Amino acid sequence: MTRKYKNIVFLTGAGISAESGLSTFRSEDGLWNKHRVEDVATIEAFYRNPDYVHEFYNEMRPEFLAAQPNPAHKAITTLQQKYPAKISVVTQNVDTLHEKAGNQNVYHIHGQINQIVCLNCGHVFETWGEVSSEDVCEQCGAHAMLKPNIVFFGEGLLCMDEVDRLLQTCDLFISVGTSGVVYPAAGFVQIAKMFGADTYEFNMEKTSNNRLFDEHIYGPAGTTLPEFVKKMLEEE
Ligand code: BJW
Repeated sequence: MTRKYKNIVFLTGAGISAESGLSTFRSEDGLWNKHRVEDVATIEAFYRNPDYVHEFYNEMRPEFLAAQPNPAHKAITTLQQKYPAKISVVTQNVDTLHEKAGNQNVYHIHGQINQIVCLNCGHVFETWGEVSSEDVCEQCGAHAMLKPNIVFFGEGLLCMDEVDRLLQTCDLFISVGTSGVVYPAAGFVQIAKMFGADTYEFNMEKTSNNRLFDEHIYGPAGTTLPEFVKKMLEEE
């Protein structure tokens, strides 16, 4: 580390939650090797067969509810509590492990598994229970319009106005546990770099975005991120 930072942005992906027991998407035993993305994670699939998609997320909710944050999530809390900078977490993850770890300023750009949105009126409500296409919106009363508040391929991302501002003003951008293949999140490093940020990547392996980062730290984030945070705090 060569300088003190004032605005830090973490971009997290499924890899940060892997040590909490949640599957990633593109590893050998990842979700996309067990389910066809075209059946469960595109907006077309949802319109074609909403109950199939609801069932997929209904089955996942209990596992996500039970999952606990690991040392990587907790390291971010430590940094937020002890390092004098604005520190934000932009996550592609639909789990709530950042919140469970006590992270602040968390932006869920791909939504949350414990939220449902009404496609008729836009009302968002929370549930860890089951949802079906028969359910009625508690706000507007519309039938068959409820969708998991998860951003499927072909849908726009959430909170992007604020995230754009964060990317353009951060001086340190840290990517943790994402393969960097899904856009627009995969392009965030380029934006942060263009606006002058130092860029770090934490991953188990080289990613397709590798060349865009100034520094790479390989290994399980549950080990490497706490070490990195400790070093940042020692240098503070
Ligand atoms: C560890 C670890 C450990 C493991 N420690 N590391 C070209 C340019 C721009 C866009 C496109 C384009 N071509 C196509 C598009 C569009 C498309 C896209 O990007 N497609 C690509 C596949 C090419 N994007 C979209 O459609 C997005 N929307 C959009 O672009 O909107 C435009 C628009 C505007 C206005 C109106 C309409 C449209 C939406 C993307 C939505 C992504 N949704 C998903 C599914 C959610 C369902 C669910 O969660 O169940 O989100 S896809 C899936 O991938 C999920 C994730 O958030 C996302 C990213 O995956 P992630 O997190 O990187 O996981 P993995 O598994 O890939 O990687 C894990 C990594 O961790 C690995 O590298 C491991 O090595 C590492 N790791 N253990 C450290 N212990």
